[in-house]
Amino acid sequence: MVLATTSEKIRDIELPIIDLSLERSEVLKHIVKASEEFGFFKVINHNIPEFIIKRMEDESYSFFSKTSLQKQCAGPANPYGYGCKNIGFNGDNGEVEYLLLHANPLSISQTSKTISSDPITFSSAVNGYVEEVKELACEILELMAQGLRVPHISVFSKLLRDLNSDSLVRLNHYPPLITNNIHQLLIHDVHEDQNTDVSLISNDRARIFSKEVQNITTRKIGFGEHTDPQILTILRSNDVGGLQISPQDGLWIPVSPHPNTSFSVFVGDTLQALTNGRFKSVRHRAMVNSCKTRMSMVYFGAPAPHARISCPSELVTPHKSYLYRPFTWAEYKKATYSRRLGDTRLQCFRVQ
Ligand code: GA4
Repeated sequence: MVLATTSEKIRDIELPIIDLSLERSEVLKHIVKASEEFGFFKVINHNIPEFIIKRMEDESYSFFSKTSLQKQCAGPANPYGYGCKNIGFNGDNGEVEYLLLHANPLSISQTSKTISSDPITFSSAVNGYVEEVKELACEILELMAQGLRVPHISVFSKLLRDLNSDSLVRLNHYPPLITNNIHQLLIHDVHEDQNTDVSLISNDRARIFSKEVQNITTRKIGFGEHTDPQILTILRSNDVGGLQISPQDGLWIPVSPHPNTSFSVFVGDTLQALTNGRFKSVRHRAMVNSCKTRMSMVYFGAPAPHARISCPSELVTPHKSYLYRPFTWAEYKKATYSRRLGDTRLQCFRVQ
């Protein structure tokens, strides 16, 4: 079991929420500030139809509610499909089960055959969802380029629009650590029914046990800390908390799951390189909730394998020369996948 260390600080800091329906100049300003400060923000009024989100959520819940044996038939997640606890290929694990899919429609319909008994319905839900979140990601990337005063506003978004884009979709399911019933029983026995003889456990021991369970459950990691290697990540979760971001070492900020109409946006490593380090890829992780199931649907917007990653010359100044050498996404992905989840990788591409 992976637990968070007890020495770290968890602080409730208000994270930026950007209303995309505001005046464009306002939106540009907020997006640039949030990407520089946190590498993270939420967006509201994004225009993604609720039924598209709901259809995708229903398909996800229906998949994860299958028996373990049925789910295994859609695995392993190598390269795409169902995975449980194992993350990547280098020994990382967490309290999570997931479906990893390529965002390409052909690949989705291929993988859907092992995922669902109704692959056409499943793949049209995923394709519909991908189309919308990809469009949202492109719109945000265009706002970013404009906010950074790069003349070609499609300089980042065109990488995602490329037909060979290597974007992914990940559906994460974090089952609760203890069922609601056990939790209620423990809390009830210890706090409210002090006089009840709790079978063989004395009240004192039950209290210690309950405290310990609470302690462990609040520190239990579902998906360990990491930055996303891609350009931009768009995440939607249900109303259960657990996501945390770390804008600086040792400090963790919980991301509230509300308002539930929002999407969370993460700057990835590749966007950090594309902005010459102005935007920061944000470290984040997901904790397991003690009694509720958390579900998230994540789109990772990535370039095509042979796309060349190099920042626009407008972001290079006499005071800030090129921070990273040019590289291809295939090169960066290879370096990423050969490392551990929590490793920092971008510095290997820094100009000395
Ligand atoms: C993190 C972001 C995405 O979930 C992911 C992950 C990938 C995987 O699960 O296979 C990686 C991880 C992620 C970065 C380091 C490597 C690769 C697991 C891991 C240990 C799908 C991705 O693209 O990179």
